Amino acid sequence: MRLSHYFLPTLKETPAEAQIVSHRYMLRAGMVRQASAGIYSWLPLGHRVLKKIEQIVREEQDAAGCQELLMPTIQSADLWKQSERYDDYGKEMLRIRDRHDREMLYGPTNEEQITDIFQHGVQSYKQLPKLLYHIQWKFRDEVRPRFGVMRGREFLMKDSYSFDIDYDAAVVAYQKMFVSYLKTFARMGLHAIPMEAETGPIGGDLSHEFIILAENGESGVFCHADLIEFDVLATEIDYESDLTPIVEKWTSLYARTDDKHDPAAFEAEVPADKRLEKRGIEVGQVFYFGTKYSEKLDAFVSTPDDTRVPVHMGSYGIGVSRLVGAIIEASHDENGIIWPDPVAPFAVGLINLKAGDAECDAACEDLYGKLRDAGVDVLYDDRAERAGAKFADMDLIGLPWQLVVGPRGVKAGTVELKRRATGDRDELPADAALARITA
Ligand code: 5CA
Repeated sequence: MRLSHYFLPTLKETPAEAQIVSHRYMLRAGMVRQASAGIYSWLPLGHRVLKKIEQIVREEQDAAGCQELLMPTIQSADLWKQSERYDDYGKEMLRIRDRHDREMLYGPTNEEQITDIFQHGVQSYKQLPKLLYHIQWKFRDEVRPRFGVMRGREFLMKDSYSFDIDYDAAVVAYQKMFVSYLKTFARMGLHAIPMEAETGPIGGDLSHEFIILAENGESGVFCHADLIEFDVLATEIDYESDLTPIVEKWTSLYARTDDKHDPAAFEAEVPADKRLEKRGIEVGQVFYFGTKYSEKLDAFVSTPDDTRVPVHMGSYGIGVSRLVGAIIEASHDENGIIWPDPVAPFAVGLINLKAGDAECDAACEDLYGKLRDAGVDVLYDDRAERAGAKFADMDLIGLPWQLVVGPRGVKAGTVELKRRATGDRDELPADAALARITA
């Protein structure tokens, strides 16, 4: 992509309404634009990151045996009356009437709808287990939408739902999602820690929140410091095997948010030098809630001895749009964003220091073509701007590699390659730079 053609409305000034760094950088880097309170348009750069995150989530859900479908954003109120959540959800739910005066709503979550889909398709224990998910926009009329996409009113969520014959089978599904969450977040360069959680309006009696530590997090968190050292990517995961040892390893040490924190237990269980008291961002939550919805919405299956029992369910959410902000909170410096490679909107920013100079243009065109031929996403800054402005924009948007081409280097047959995360720079021949980027 040529920057001269790209829609990238960067801002030099910090927008006054942005209180935290991720919100500031998302606005300054031209990733999003607020449409109304807590509702955002995703501009091309932000949209690329959102799609990258969504794709990692999708791949890990698929790997864990979850099947993707897509439910609508607008739901009928009928099912919500049946589950008795229509009134419980209160003002957070956006209620709509259609032209026939039917009560509709913009879905804040999908337990009712998926249970209805399930019960029309599955009658027998032989068809279990089932794990289904979708990635869809939600609406919650939050009292205090804030921090940009971190607490929006409209936001993109991945939500999965499990259906099992009994508690033991439901725990297997819960464990699959638990482990796949650890892996999903790790692939984005995040270290998410599962913490015991309250179940809130979703209900149920077993739940974990996945929290990443960040100064601007909304939750206070208390945990054992050793949890920071655990590395899930080091383990090969077979989702058909017994995942209990992995789940036990991650849940054996104290880790709770302020809702569940018990100071006496914290002191008793965690040695003083291992007590971490920090702030964190909830990027996902998993729930087991048994037969709460299946009983009310008639999701029963026949058993081998021909009785009918309600299925045991769980639901599992990931804040896909929140993750864009959360990753920035976890990875930035005073100059801008530092994207982890797997979610970067482009892998390389190619900077032409003297656009219009025949030799620099030719060298850049050559590199641009070679990078694209190698399948590397590259943003080519071919604008006739000052070098300083180009460097500042490139640092702000945080692409992992910067490839700088200037008249001096072109004469010497070299380019400069900078790694955004470390600031390390090297002067090297163009081919060697390409080899390093594609390694
Ligand atoms: N039905 C369940 C699981 S599928 C559910 O709704 N869970 S939740 O309420 O915990 O939401 C799942 C994830 O969505 C949260 O962990 C959080 O990362 C994200 N999320 C929730 N509310 C918002 C919001 N207002 N803005 C952005 N992301 C949000």
